[in-house]
Amino acid sequence: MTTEKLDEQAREILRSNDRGGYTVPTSGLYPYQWNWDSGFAAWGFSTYDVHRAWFEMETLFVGQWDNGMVPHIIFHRKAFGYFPGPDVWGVPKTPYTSGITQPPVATTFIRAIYEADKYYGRVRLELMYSRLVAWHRWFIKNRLEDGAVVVTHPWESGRDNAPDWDEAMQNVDTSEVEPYVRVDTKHVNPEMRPKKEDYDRYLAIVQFGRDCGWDEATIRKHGPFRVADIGTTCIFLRACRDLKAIAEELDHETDEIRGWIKTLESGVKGLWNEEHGHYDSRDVRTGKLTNTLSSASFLCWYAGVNDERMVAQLERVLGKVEYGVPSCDPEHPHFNPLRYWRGPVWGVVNTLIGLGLEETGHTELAERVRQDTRRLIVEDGFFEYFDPIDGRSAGGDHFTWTAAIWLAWASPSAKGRL
Ligand code: 9WN
Repeated sequence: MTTEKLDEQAREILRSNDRGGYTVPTSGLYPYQWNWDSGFAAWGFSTYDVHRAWFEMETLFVGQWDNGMVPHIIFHRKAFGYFPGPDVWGVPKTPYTSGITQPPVATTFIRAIYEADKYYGRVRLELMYSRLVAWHRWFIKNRLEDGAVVVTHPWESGRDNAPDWDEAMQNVDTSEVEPYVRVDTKHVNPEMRPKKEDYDRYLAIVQFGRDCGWDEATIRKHGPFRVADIGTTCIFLRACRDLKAIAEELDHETDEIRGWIKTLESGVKGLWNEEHGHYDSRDVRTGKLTNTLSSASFLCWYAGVNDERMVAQLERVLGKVEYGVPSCDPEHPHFNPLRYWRGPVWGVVNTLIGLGLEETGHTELAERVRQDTRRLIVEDGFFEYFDPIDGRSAGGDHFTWTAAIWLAWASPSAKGRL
């Protein structure tokens, strides 16, 4: 298929997943607005319709809580086919939302949208700025541990059942989980999705949050799952750098943001796994590193941490697969090329890794990551994720963020940078 046709198909996916101001990740499997999916969607829209791009971000922030948190799902209106819905989260707000957040890519993409709309976008940027600051302050106040960002549910990391969480998840008590019926496995092959024992634990953590009224102080003290996540820490550090650039553009004070950047830089350093030679995540309840090299470890460059030691790791991992970047090290004992976040390739994570590599001068590696992503989409279509060994498509089809990164980064016609 020609580039033109694929570009058109990608735009058509964004159009058909548009629910009037927000985009669903894919119809059926994910019928609401998801936080980081929307950031990518907005970036995709900005390649041909900058007003729609702003709108995507504005509807996301409609769900922002008074304490600054931007939830991982906004249930704008009733939809069917997703579990757990608003009744399970028990958040008494309009619109209904979930009670946890997701990686804050929004700040970075808002900056990119503004770059594409400098003249008319200034007022919209100004309106967004205070909301972004509130969200960043929420992270700093509630989620920093030794300078790294703690996730209180695997869903917050966006990498739901990565082997990174296995050990910490063993400590989650599931004896009180209320009966429930999953629906995700009706949409896609159960072999590609998390297992029942994972879902029991996801639900146990949600119940804990709901029962304490989503009180961050209680979650910090007694939450059943608290892991300093290398992925969210890198994405947040990058977001802080972009927030600082936005502040400078708007003539706002930047001292506070500079302080956050310093703290987070030391937080990333603190997640270095000396024994295995890579960035890692840490269970803050036990103090133990997870000993997992995941695709999130390669977000160091995106965070502006130009660490040469990670280059050899990336080359080794890429040498083991036909299509990079696998979400888990193929040499890890729990690597699985098809199961959710335990091995498959996600185009969106590739995009962030590729952007970081390019920005820090690792041009060849950046190109390999981009070419692999392009081949996967050209050969298979706009799927949610792909098998790194044989390129098989997996998960949902007509996926918003895959279409979005195609338009903004992976297509031969794309600008390919922020
Ligand atoms: C839970 C929407 C989301 C992504 C996540 C991905 C998956 C949800 C699920 O889908 O998570 O948030 O039910 O599996 O892991 O990264 O944002 O595409």
